[in-house]
Amino acid sequence: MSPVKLYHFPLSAPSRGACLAAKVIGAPIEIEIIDLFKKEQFKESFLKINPQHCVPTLDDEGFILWESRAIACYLADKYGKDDSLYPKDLKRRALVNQRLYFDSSFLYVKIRAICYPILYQGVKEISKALKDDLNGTLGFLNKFLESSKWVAGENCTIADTSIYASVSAILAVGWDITQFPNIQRWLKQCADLPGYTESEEDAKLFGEAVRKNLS
Ligand SMILES: N[C@@H](CCC(=O)N[C@@H](CS)C(=O)NCC(=O)O)C(=O)O
Repeated sequence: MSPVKLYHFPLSAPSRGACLAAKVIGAPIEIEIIDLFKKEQFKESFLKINPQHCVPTLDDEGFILWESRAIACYLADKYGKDDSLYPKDLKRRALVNQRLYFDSSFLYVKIRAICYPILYQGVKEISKALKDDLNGTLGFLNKFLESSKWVAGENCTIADTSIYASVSAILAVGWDITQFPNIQRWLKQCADLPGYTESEEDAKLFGEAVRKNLS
């Protein structure tokens, strides 16, 4: 089985999400680093592949795909040993999709709204409005986890790997989640996922980069 290429930047949460999904699925991937701090996403060779110049981007023998959650869905459908990570059953799949959209359009958006201005725009503190907004969204995640073991049911799915990548980014910045016991429980489960340690180390590098700019 020839590996699929994943253009990746370890400090990017979406990129870590795609990478972690690939590891959990057991997909054969070959990583090529695109260093966003060195602006490598604007290299002509990468722009030819992805004119939107973002990571993660997948190249499966010329089939190009970006958007971390779309990549996770593709890899799960193509390489999953069964459908547990991305169910074929209509309703179970719909629930996984709902959680993936929750991550892409609520959770990660709020994390990015906090971290991006600190990393790239000289912002030195996190406003109360942004803190409250993210805590409100983490509250929803905590609620989802009240009635199920994993974010979309009783087994791990690609919604967990995606949401874990987002949550681990803000945790590495030092976010307090003591008010979210279900998230704390779920994080302990995530620690057993293949690829967790590498993902966690990369999240820490992201956290350090953000915290350095805060102080
Ligand atoms: N929704 C996208 C977000 C991807 C994204 O924002 N990637 C950022 C890094 S976190 C990036 O590549 N930025 C560089 C650029 O856009 O030039 C996904 O989930 O893949």
